[in-house]
Amino acid sequence: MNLQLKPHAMVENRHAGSFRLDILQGLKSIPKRLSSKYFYDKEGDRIFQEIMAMPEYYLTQCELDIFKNKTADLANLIIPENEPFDLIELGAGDAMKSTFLLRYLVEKKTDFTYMPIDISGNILSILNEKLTRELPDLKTVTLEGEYFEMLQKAASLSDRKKVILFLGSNIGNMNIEEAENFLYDLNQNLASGDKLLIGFDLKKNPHTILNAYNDKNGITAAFNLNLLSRINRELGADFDPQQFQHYQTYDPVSGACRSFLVSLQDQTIRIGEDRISFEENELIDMEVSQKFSTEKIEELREKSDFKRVGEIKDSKNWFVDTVWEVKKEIRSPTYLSDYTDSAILIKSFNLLNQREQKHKNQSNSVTKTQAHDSKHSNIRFSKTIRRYPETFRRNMCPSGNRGLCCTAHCRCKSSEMAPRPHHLVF
Ligand code: AVJ
Repeated sequence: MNLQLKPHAMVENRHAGSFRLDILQGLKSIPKRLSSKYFYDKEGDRIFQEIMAMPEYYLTQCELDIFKNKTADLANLIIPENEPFDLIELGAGDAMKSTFLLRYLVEKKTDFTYMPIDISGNILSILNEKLTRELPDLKTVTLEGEYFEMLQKAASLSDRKKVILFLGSNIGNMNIEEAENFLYDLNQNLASGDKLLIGFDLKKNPHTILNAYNDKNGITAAFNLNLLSRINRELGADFDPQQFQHYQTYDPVSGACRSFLVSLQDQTIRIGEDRISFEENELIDMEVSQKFSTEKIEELREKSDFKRVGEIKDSKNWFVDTVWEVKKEIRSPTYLSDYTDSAILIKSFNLLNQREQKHKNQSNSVTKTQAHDSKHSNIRFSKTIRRYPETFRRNMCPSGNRGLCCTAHCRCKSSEMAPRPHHLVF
């Protein structure tokens, strides 16, 4: 299905409910924590712009260096054949860096749609306005919401090749395990040939890193404290930000740069009907900004099943933009490969499917293993379909999408990737 969208369409998705729940759950856990993804309300967006302009915050300048001065190299890594595609940016913000790539591709007359995803509707409106003004020929669809929900929406809008941008070392805001799971899930949500351009802040002199997050003017402190004010504004709470102090750490061994808020006294905070008590010096864990070694990046890539395409560093070697590719290719089972008769083929596939179901029911494995199983049967199935396209095209896909329904290559129902019997309509 190809939705007809205006050149500058906006898809909104606000969920005030989960904000309240997340905040309360975080403040009721031990130790207390708040998710840094909630830093970005209108005021948070403004403070983050200030952070990016600080001389200490080198990350933006480094990645800008790459996007400004190595644009052609970047384009060459992500879309060497210049074929039509969708460029999806996770956490696009004001797209300051990606605009250089967008302009390059527009000037090259590449056929593509830019789909920025961000949790802040405020920054997306600003971005949309900026792009309409600066790049009127660019096709844009802004998507407001969480990464995966919006990624699925983006996938449902077209069946073109996807290139995902995940810049600014945004991945650093997840702890290592979350990052591994996130990248693995991302891989599973993409089709073979899709690519990921991901930015990592590299380990470097620990003073340089700590200074970037512990600025003397207290802008980073204000960025953290603004979340307390946001909770006051949106959830009717009575935090006094003056009674909390920002504390930043960097551990050069693990590469974790962490921020905390320290309660300056015993105090009880009201959040609507709820009460949260703090002891003097009790902490709220606010944010991690992970720094990476080359080895760690490689490990992440391997664990999440991506293939390496290339990488570009800034002139100081402080930051790296890496390009990875999804490759979902395995041998088709030999007992299917010799059949040309579609009836036998279908029977064989049903048999295969039953065996896999049986296998799944027997094992008491967890979700990840099941995802793995269904991924492999998807690939085998899609190979079979590619071999006999005419047999399967009309019959297999209720939505008529790409003729490869419910396979790793199908975007018609990304939540139902596993081949299921009810799709076999003959
Ligand atoms: C936008 C997540 C990349 O972790 O460096 C900046 C956010 N926090 N200063 C980062 C941030 C404090 C930033 N990212």
